[in-house]
Amino acid sequence: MPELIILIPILLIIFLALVGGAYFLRRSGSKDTELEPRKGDKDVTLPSDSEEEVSTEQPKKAQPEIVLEGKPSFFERLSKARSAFSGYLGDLVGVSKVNEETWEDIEDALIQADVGVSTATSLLEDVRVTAKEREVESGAEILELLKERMNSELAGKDRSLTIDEGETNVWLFVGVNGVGKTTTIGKLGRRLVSQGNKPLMAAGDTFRAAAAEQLTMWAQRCGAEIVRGSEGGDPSSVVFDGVAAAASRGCDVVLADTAGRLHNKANLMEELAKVRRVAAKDKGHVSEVLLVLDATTGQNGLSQAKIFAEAVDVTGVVLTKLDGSAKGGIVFAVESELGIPVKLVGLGEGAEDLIDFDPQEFVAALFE
Ligand SMILES: Nc1nc2c(ncn2[C@@H]2O[C@H](COP(=O)(O)OP(=O)(O)O)[C@@H](O)[C@H]2O)c(=O)[nH]1
Ligand SMILES: [Mg+2]
Repeated sequence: MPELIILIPILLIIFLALVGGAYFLRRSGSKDTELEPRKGDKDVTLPSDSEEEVSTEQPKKAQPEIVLEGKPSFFERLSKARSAFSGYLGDLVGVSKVNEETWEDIEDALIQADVGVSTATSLLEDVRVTAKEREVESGAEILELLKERMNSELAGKDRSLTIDEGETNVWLFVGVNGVGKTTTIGKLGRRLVSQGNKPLMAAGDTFRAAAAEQLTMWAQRCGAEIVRGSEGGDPSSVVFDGVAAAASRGCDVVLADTAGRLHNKANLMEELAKVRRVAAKDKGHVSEVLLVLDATTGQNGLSQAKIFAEAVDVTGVVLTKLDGSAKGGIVFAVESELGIPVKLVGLGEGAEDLIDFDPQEFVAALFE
């Protein structure tokens, strides 16, 4: 009996130990199941970590896009011009055999896109000869020949802007009112400063006080020097003073603005010819005369251009507002009818929205 008295508490302890153990095991078991969702949580957080990695990559990817936004490309900005070309001519791809009617449609499309009648005719004459030589007749092939011919039309021209070393270079900007002369000078001033040049802006548009104000703002924005005269003053003397100031301040490029409007056209052309002569006096060295043309004015712009080209020896064209409703064909008309290279293109109103004209990129973008 005393053995039983000892055995009962021992059995009780064993029983309690078993129950306690089972309870403990359950708890730790439930801990495991609690952990699982945590693991699951971790699994969820892991991909979200990697999502974060992706999202940190996205800004990295976006960075070059920001740079692109800074320097616009034809691909981004030529909306209307692109629809003019790829819209009118895109259907050509589906044509299996180009006939006389199709050739006329192509010509119409080019004229509608502002290429101009004589340029469109001469381009297509060449394309027809090549098509015959190469025994090509499908629309897709003809379109390729046309692009090839458009490229060759624009190829091989010197589109650089001259800065002669050791000289007080003068770049004269001419063109009718509102085409973008002052804006182009502002954009170029910024570019020149960032290249390490020292530009001076001369507010030669004395016709309106606002023009000098506008130029002064650009000069302040980009850190260029500025010389301005009084409203209604003599534009030639403003440019002359600009050259003298540039020479004494060690500026290498004078960006000379001019008026786009005087009392009548004959006076304006005389005035511009005089500005050009005066700009070349003393230290002045006229290395560019840039005709600024608004691309949205199409063929009207071309007739303006002819008048300016007769009055002052234009060395290059700045084609502005190609981002707007311009159809783009004006580039071919300017180059083939005037023989003046398009050197710069305006693709917007911002300070960065001026690019060097790259003909191959332009043609590619038109048909993209
Ligand atoms: N969209 C667009 N607008 C432009 C461009 N260049 C100039 N402009 C705008 O055209 C207007 C006239 O420009 P302005 O420089 O004053 O012409 P100016 O009279 O020849 O000096 C302004 O509102 C400019 O912001 C361009 O490339 N694209
Ligand atoms: Mg102006």
